[in-house]
Parts: sequence; structure tokens; C-alpha cells
Amino acid sequence: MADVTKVNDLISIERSGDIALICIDNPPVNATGQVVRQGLLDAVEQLKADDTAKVIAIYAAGRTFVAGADIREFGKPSQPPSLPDVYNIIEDCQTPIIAIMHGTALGGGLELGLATHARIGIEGLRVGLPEVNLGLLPGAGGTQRVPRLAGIPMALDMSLSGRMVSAKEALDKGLLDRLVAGEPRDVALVAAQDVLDGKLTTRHTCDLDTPRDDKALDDTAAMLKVKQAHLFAPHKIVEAVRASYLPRTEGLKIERQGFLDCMQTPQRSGLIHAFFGERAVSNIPEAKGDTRPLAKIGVIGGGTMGSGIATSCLMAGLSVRLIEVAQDGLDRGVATITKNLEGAVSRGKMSAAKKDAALANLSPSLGLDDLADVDLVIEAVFENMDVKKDIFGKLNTICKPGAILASNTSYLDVNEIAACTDRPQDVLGLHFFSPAHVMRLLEIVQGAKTAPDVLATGFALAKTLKKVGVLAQVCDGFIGNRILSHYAKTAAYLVLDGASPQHVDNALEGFGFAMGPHKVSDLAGMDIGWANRKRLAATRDPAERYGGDVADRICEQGWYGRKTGQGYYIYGQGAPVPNPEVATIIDGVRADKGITPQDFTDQDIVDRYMTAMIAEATRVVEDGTAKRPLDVDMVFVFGYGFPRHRGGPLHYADTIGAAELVRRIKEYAKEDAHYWQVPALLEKMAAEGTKFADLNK
Ligand code: 3H9
Repeated sequence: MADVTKVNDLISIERSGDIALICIDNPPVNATGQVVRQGLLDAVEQLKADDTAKVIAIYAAGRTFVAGADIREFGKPSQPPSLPDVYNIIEDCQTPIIAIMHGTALGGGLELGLATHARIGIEGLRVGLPEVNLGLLPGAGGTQRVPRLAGIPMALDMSLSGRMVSAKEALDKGLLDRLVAGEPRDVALVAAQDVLDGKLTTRHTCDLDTPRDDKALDDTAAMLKVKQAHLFAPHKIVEAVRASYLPRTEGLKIERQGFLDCMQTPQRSGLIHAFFGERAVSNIPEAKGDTRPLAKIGVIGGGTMGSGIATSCLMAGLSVRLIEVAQDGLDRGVATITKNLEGAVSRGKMSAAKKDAALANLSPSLGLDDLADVDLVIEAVFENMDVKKDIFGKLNTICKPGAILASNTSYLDVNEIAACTDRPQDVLGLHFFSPAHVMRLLEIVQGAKTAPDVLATGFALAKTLKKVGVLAQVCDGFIGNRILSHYAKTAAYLVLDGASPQHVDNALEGFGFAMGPHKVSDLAGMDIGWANRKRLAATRDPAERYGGDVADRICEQGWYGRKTGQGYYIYGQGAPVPNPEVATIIDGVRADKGITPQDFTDQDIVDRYMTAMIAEATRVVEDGTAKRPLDVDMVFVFGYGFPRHRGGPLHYADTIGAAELVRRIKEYAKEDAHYWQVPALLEKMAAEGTKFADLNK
């Protein structure tokens, strides 16, 4: 009978002769919330005072060692004991303490291991310091103890990239003392006995000196000033790692101050919103429940989108039947998929062997008839309702009963498509973003008659593909493209009214967008927007100010962006340069319309653009196209290059406040009352003093 005593609800001590095992049991990821911190402290204090405990081993129950501090506590008043204090007490303990780590030892989890006197990894373990992804720095000794054990370059790499490090690499770099196979408790007993027998050496990490590497620190600091000037945490990380030259107390003081400074920033709040938002989008009843099989996927269309979707499915180990109408199109599709997979190998996303296995799972085919046995078909042909209706009518007769029929349409009415079948319950929209094997967003569009298990299977597919699935209702453009269609007009109006395309791009890149809207349009192909404007021309509200003149005239020249060598910019060797002909076109349009150009500051540009985005995003929440504000936020963070550290448009909106947004819209409406209208929900929030965050609850 094991001699186990509970220290508190989450921590227990087990005795076996001279050995004491401390077990952390705080599912799902053993985060170090207050009860864990207190329990660890009490357990170590108790064992320190016990002469019969000659060695202590800390391990965790469940699927992983400690995955870090409890992120849910961040932003709330801190409750003692603090993690660094607990870890210092562990490090200072004269009884040897070892850590047995399995699963993922991340952030405060790895830091716990580093504070002990020896670390045993269990095969499959991955370690990391991902705090930077939350706008933080490793604040429980990581910046002080990693440099001492593995050197400054490794400490900088881990804490600035946040990447997961394999157990093998951790062992090679000195972060682990041993790598073994086994169950954590069994490994703990063996390793503890080895300490007693002198077969496993223990030492206090902070007794070591950090090997000097000023050049690595200086070069990194200089690089960050150029590449990540707008981010707060990375600069603090370098400062803290530099402080590891100092004695432990002084170094930890600098690390702690950096951590607290990071904690105060809106960047931390935005990044943590994105962390929980990524998980919350699928934490809804629609994503749960029974699912249908998902082993064999049919993809119709071997263009960029279809090939990207097929690549994504193949990378996830699914088998794919790729359908094209003609042999050359099919060959092109297979070539694109092969290139995509080779790219994934060269980026380290998959092994060469996995690539070969993925390609073996691809069966190209001419003709829809070969889709008779697939579980899910994803149609990815060009955006034309008649073509899509024709395909779905045929799928209706070809596909087996219960097969899911999905359209990758980015704008069109999924209900109209579903109506071409006599099984609308099997139809939904699966809107991927280009390049589909890279971009993480998947809009899962619910038709009026989509069956619950079809919707849940859409979410299961997102999970299998490691994508972020977001539920959207049917409307022109769903969540993302509908909002984009609205705010993209602001960029066009700004150019008509006085800004240059590159000024708009620069201002928005300064805000944190990966690319300004004109660069995005050049990249996507200006002909796509042109076709869309033509499609909507007949239904355009005559009261609406038309903003497409400049883009139309550029397209009329046959300039569609990157693919034709020029668009808003000219593409050649080196960085793109603004297209001087575009300035002439803009002058011409302004002259024709009698527009006197105004001066806009960067802030004016950002304010107008973001206010337009927020206004339409509010309407999308108001009419139920998106379930909650956080769903809109995740669409933008994962599909539209929205700066993650700002959390998404509606998280950012909360930092401005509804009242100020209403004021701005009313101000802009003096110029264009048709475009700038205050959404009723925003007006209500301003009156009540509420936030979008309140609607996420
Ligand atoms: C830190 O450590 C700071 C210190 O340096 C200094 C402090 C002074 N806290 O991702 P999953 C939840 S900062 C609270 O779906 P997986 C998660 O929300 C921290 N909750 O599972 C989800 O909840 P729900 C540094 C957490 O198997 C559930 O657990 N550490 C935490 O795909 C399952 O998570 C990190 O940044 C947490 N720390 O992936 C690691 N972690 O079921 C963050 C997870 O209600 N975590 N939850 O939606 C991860 O990267 C992944 O969760 C992990 C497991 C890889 C561990």
C-alpha cells in the first residue's frame, strides 16, 4: 500500500523509504495556479524538515508535465506565493530535488524543472519558453537558468521564438540530464534511487555562471530594433537574459520587473485573448456531438485553392482524390501539390518520408464519377454560382448517401447551392484561406438545413488539419470577406481623397498588419476584386459612393499585381516600388470627380480604416453572422494578417471604447452619411458603457 498524503487538492507526497515523490495533479495541463504553487511550497517545506527524506522527485499526473503558469490568472491581482519565490525555495533546498518531465514542459513548467537539481526527460517530451507568444517573458527564472545551463544563444532562441524544443535537443544542449522511456512515477523512483546511489549527479543551476556572449546579445538587440520595434516583450527578454551574468538575486529582480512591465501592456492582453479565443471558437455546442467519417476526401479543382486544400488534407494524413476536367489542369494541380509538400519539408513542417507517404495518398482523376466513395467533397472551382450549382447537382447523384458536400465559396449563398441537391442537410460551406495549406483559418458556414453532425464534422476536419474553425452563418462574404468588403472601401476612399496607396499601406503596416491593403490586393490579384465589383455592379446601392475607379483603371491596363509584374507596385528584383503610373491614374480620377486632395496623417488612416472594420464587425455580431465578438477576432487574426498582439478588431475596439467609436463615425458621417452609419449595437454599448468582451461571456 503506497504511503501517500495529500498536501492539498492538487499536490500529494508519496514516501518510499528515503525517497519522497511530489505529484502535481491539476488537469488538463498541470498549470501552476495558486493552489499548485502553495501545495508545492508546503510540500517542499515539509520535506526539508524531514530528515528521513533524502531525495525528492517532482512529477506530474496525466498527459503532461506542467504547461506553465495558469494563464487565466493573468491580469488579475496576483496571489502569493509567487512562482519565482517557490522556485527559489526549491533551488535552495539542501535535499536534492529532481524533476521528471513528460509531455510538454512549457514556460513555468520548464522553469520548475530548471530550479530543481537534475532533470529527467521522458521520451516524447518537448520543452519551451512560449511566454513571448503571450506578450510576456519567462518570469520564473527561465531567463536566468537557461543561459547558465545552455548558453545565451539558446536562451535567446527559445525565449524569443517560443518554439518547442525536442527532448533530444534539450538533452544535447544541457537542459536535460537524462532522457528515458517509462511512466513518470516509475522513472521518478528509479532516478531518485540513482541520486541516492551516486549514479545521478545533482547541482544548483544558479551556482553556475552564464558563459559570456555579448555579441549574441548585442546582435539580437539590434535585430529586434529593426524587425520587432513595435513589440514590447522581446526587448525585455534580451535585457533579462543579459542580466543572467549577475548573481541570481539581482538577475531575477530584473527578470521580475520585466515580467511585471510586460503584464501591464495591451499587447499581453491582446495575445492572451488570441490564445483563449483560438480555443473558444470551437468550444460551442455546434462543434460537439457525433461526427461523420473523414478518411477519404474529394477535392474538386486543381487551381491554387484546390491544390492548397488537397495539400492541407494530405499533410494531415488523409487520402485525397483530386478532380479536374482536363489532363493539363490535373497535371498542374498535382505539380502544385508536390511543390507545396516539398516546401513543407524544406520549412521543417514535415519529413521527406511523410511527404512521400502523403503523395502516395493522392489520387488524381478526371471526372466527378470517381467521387462515389469519398466521405467529404470540397468543391474549389472558381466563384460562379451556375458552375457550382451544376457541380452540386451532379454530386447529388454521384456521392454515396451520408457523404458531406462542401463548397469552398468565399462569398456565395450556400443555401442556394444546397438547394441543387435533395440532401441539403449534407451541405455546408468550408471556406479556406490562401495558401490553404499554410493559413490556419477555416470558416465553417452553416446552411439553413445543415445537419448538426455535418457541422460537427466540419469542426473535426478543422482540428485534423490543425486549423482554427470558426462558425459563420450565410451572407455575402460570411464573416471575414463581408467585413473586408466594407472596410476595403475605406482604403479606396482614402486614396481618392488624398492619400497615396503606399501611405495607406505604410500606416497600416505601422499599426501591425503584415501587409497593407494595396500590397495584399497586388498579391491576391487585382482581377479578383475587379470581377467582384462587376458581379455586384447591378445590385450596388446608387446612394453608395463608388470607390473602385482607381482599381478599375489599373485593371483596364492589364495590371493585376504581382502576377503581371505590376499593380499598385512594380515587381522586379528586390523590394516592390510604387508604380508611378498609378499616381497619374489617381490624379485623373480625382480631376474627373472634382476631388480636392486632403492631407491625412498615419493616425487618420489607421482610425478611419479600423473604425470602418469595427463598424461592420459589430453588425456581423449584431445580426448573428458571427456567434460572438471573439469569433470575428479569430477570423481576422488567423485569416487576414490582423496583428495578433492587438487581439482582433473587436478586442482592439474595447481599447478605444464604444463611445469614442460612435463619436468618430458621426464625425466621418459629415463627409459620407451613407457609408458611415453607427451600428445600433455600438450605440447601445456606448450608452450602457459596456464592452465587446462582455458579449463573449
Ligand atoms: C508562464 O508560464 C509564465 C511564467 O514564465 C512566469 C509566471 C510568473 N493556463 O491547448 P489545449 C487550457 S506563461 C491555463 O486545447 P493541447 C486551454 O485553455 C504560460 N490554461 O490542449 C484548454 O482549456 P479548454 C506559458 C491552460 O493538448 C486546455 O488547457 N505556457 C494553459 O492542444 C487544453 O489546452 C504556455 O503558454 C495554461 N498555461 O495543447 C503553454 N495551457 O479545454 C500554453 C492550456 O477550456 N499551452 N490551458 O479550452 C499550450 O501551449 C497547450 O495548451 C499545450 C497543450 C501544448 C500545453
